Formats: sequence, structure tokens, C-alpha cells
Amino acid sequence: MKNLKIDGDRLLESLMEMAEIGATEKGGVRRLALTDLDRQGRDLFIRWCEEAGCTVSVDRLGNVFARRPGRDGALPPVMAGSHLDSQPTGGKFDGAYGVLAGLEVVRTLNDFGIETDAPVEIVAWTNEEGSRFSPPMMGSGAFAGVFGEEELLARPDNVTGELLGDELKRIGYDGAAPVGGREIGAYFEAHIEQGPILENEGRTIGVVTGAQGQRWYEVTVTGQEAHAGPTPMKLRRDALVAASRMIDAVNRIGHDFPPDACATVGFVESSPNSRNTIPGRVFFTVDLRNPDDATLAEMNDRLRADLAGIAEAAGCAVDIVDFWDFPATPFDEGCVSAVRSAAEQGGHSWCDIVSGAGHDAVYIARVAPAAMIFIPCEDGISHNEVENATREDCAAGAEVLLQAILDRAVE
Ligand code: HGY
Ligand code: MN
Ligand code: MN
Repeated sequence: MKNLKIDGDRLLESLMEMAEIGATEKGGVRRLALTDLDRQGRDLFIRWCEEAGCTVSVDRLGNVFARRPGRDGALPPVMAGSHLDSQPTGGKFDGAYGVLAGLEVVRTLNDFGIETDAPVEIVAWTNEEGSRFSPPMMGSGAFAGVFGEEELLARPDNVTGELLGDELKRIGYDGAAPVGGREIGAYFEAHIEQGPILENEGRTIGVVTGAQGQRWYEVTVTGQEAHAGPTPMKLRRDALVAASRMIDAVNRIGHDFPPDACATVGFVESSPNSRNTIPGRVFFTVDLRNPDDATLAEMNDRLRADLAGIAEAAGCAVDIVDFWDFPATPFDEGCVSAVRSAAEQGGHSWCDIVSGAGHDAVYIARVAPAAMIFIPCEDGISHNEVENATREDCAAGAEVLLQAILDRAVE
């Protein structure tokens, strides 16, 4: 079975057809979690899985599982998947590649009439991105017992306030299957790297050994609304000026803990957002990351100290809420070496790599042996409509996924 070849053209065609759902003018994808477009993507995925002979189930949080039977149905399934939801200005490959590479594995096993011992399941997790509804990785997080179902069903859309549970019902993906509570033999997730390392190193496969830790915060700066004309500069308590200094301080934290630290402010709301009123309130988010937990803790302390000092100097109040976090997460050695051997035997150039992004595999690693396979993306760009990956790299990643799955699904 070492020489099985997946069908790269078929994989790319499926990726491009999926990318038509939510296609944007600049060539990207906007398929926010639990919108009608997310429903259309799920429906298409399910149709393809059923055409490939899979049995599909949906759990109470909308996670979609497509099961290809194995010789022994009592064995825990070997699972492959990722997510179909995207960022607002997302790309064609983030998430969809891992789901459709899993489908390509099933299609290839069918082509060659291969029966595995363990069942093989492809999964599309609900709301990995955490853009419309936060925090991210909700479906996999609930499956792994990190989040409670009721807590997630009550989460509001970050802009409109619509509740996740209502949207799940509206699109018809409030499934009947229980969330989690069942064994997974092994979980593999293929994904674009979303950074520049593989491309810069000239490698086709990233053998992902783990993911860096993340901490997300919600910051509210409170000053005083006042008239932009009569209010003397020295009497102002301008929340937006204070927030802008804080945002610069966040960026400096990212630079002050080299070589791996990352620090980002991605969401900002200023009120009352009127041209001739001094802003009295600003809400913004902070995303800190580092592969080392102790350094991430230092970054946290620095963040709190810097923002408190800036607020005081500006005569404003600042409230910092710890919103969500997960520690640096190593993947299962056995699964990682299955990926490494598959890359090696497939003749693909490879290197070990730590994931800069969070992925569903990070939560599934808490309840099952898990690992990831990265492929390069053009210029390392992702969460951007220009996101791109080559047919050859997509095919190589799917082949490695196939062999890693066979390594665990065939005794
Ligand atoms: O934010 C992340 O790392 C991922 O895209 N959810
Ligand atoms: Mn992703
Ligand atoms: Mn993403």
C-alpha cells in the first residue's frame, strides 16, 4: 500500500468547487461559521462523503463525521479532518484543505478497494476560526471536553449578537449525536502552514511536532466623552489615544521576546465613533502567542503592567479580561513519527515544525493521539484572500495523510 497515489486533480477540483461557496471578488472565501454559506459548504461535503459510501452523523454542536467502515467496527476510528468555516477575508485552503484531503484519502481507498481494520472518519469541526463567534476551535474543544455545550450555544455573534445555538438550529446542523465521549484511535489534520518557514526552507511537508501556546484578552479603555472643540487638550481623557498607545505597546511586546513571540490586536471598536466627540470608550482584543509557556506568562505580565501605566498616564481606566487560552501543546510521538515516515517514504522533502496557529488538532490531542501535516502556502500568507497552495503540494500532503492513516488503521 506504500505506492498508493491519490488523485491530485480530483482533490484540487473539490477544493475549487468548495471555494465557490462564499467566493469573494479578490479570489478568497468568506464562509463565516453557521451562516447560510457554512451550511452550503457542509451540505456539499456531506453529499461528497455519501457519494463515497460514508455514513454521516452530526453532533449537537454541528460537528460532521463521515465514517468509512473498517473490518472491525468495534475498533476506534482513525480520524482526519479540519474545518470548513473561514475568516471574513479568508482563503480557499485554510481548513477546507484538511477536510477535503481527508475525503481524497477515502476516495483513494475506494479506488484501490482497500479495506482498513479500523474505520476511517473524516470530520468537519464547527467554528474553528473563532471570528464570528469566539473563542475559536469550539467544535473540537467541546468534543475534547474543554467547553460545555450550553456555554457555547449561548455565545453571541461578536457583531450582531445572534446566538450560536439559534444559528446552529437555523441552518439545520443542531445534530442529534452526543458531543465527544467516544474513543478516537488517532487523529491527523492536514493544513497549510500559514507562515513562511516551509517555503523559505524549500520543504514540501511540515511534520508538526506541536502548537504554540496562545492567550486571548478583551480590553476596555474608559475615558470621557467630550466636545472636540471647546475641550482643552490637557483636560481630555481620550480613550482612543490611550488605546492607540496600548496597541503600540502590544506590538512592542511581540518584538521584545524574540525569536518566537507574536502579539496582535485584531478587533477594535471605538465609541461613540463620532467625528466631533472625544472617544469615551474603546474595546479591543489582544492575541499573544509563544511556544514556551513561561515566556508567554512573562508576556502576560508585561501586557498588564504596560496597559495599566498607559491608562493612568492618560487619565483613563482600563479593564483587561482573560478571555481564552491554551498552553503550548506537543503532539503524540507515535503519530508524529507516522507522519515523518510517510513523508520520508513518499520521497517528499520535510522538516519538523511547531504550529504558529491554533488548530482543532490541539484540542483533539487532549483526548486522542494526534498530529498534523503542513504544506507550504504561497509567500506564507493566510487569513487573506490571496492565500494559495500548489496542486503538487496539496497532493503531497494528502498522500502523507493517506499513509499516516494507513499506518494506524491497518494492523
Ligand atoms: O487563530 C488561529 O490560530 C486559528 O486560525 N484559529
Ligand atoms: Mn485553519
Ligand atoms: Mn484560520
